[in-house]
Amino acid sequence: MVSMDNAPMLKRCVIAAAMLVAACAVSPLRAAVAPGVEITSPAARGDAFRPVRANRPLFFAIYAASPNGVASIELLADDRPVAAKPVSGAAVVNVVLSWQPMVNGDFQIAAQATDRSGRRLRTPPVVLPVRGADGPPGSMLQMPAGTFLMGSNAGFDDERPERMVNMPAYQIDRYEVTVGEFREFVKATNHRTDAEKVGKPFNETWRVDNVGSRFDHPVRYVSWWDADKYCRWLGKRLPTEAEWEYAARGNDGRAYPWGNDFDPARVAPPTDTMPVGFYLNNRSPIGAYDMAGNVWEWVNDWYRPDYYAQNENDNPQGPPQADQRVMRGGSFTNSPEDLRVTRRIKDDASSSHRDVGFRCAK
Ligand SMILES: [Ca+2]
Repeated sequence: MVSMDNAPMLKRCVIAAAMLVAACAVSPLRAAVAPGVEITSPAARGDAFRPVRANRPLFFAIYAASPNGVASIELLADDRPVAAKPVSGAAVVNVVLSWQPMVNGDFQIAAQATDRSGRRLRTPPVVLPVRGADGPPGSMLQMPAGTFLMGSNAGFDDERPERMVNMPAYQIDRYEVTVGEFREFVKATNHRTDAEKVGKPFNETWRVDNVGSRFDHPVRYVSWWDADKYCRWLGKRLPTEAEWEYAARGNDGRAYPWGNDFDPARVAPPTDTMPVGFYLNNRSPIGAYDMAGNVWEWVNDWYRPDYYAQNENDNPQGPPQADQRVMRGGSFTNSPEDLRVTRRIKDDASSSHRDVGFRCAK
């Protein structure tokens, strides 16, 4: 179809030399537009997108151009349209489409534009890995009352002696708290983290609109106080050491959330955090993700190296007072030894680090 806009130009083309007809078929301005479609987000790396979480809306910025004018744009996942929008008919358009994948999988993503002549232009497919569909961030797992082996006689002195501990039922977060979740807290409360108060560098993005590719990563550079306030804001609290360890290892005394042997393929590489729940096999018996690695996790207890020797075996709450708070689970920077579910480290409650975050319980 020839648009009305092009009619006078085409009339002039009729009397032009035959060799110029093709160039006159559209206006000189439109002829300069090279037809094509690109997806410019989520941030592409090579020919594949970075992994994303299920159950969260994803936003794709799509660029399309056609000398005939673009009429509509679709987003396709495994060749099925998952989002679409009619557009203005301009020769060049930029459109944002959102899609919320609900299941795990490696989706073939493509964008398709239809121009005003009905011609379709499509990007080559790119792979979008979607992970962690067990539940949305912030969802909780129900731990049944039970008895479990706490501590390790094979570990450091402060992990000894291992002993049987009785626990009541409680709930614990399935994932570490994410940057996106912490952003909601900051927006609602204008909370200033301890790192911000002292001007300490923090490179997370919970204060800006475009949290972009780190939205689903664990929040970090948060102090014990920041973590405690976040959990309370949601009517939750930090888990005790015992609650954390029971959720991480279940009742068979295992050394890692998945079993007794370390497996580097189940934890984040030693360079950076990964989206929470990305490693589907870094999952504890109850279904908690990243209890080994990604980020260390603040727990509620004060730290004392000799606390286990006091044999508090019924829902232990930690010492009544000490100087520092406990962190558990290891991080992307750590050795297999630090990723054991019985490993205990500690720091001042106001300290913050690039590899320390948290999850909540209630
Ligand atoms: Ca962790």
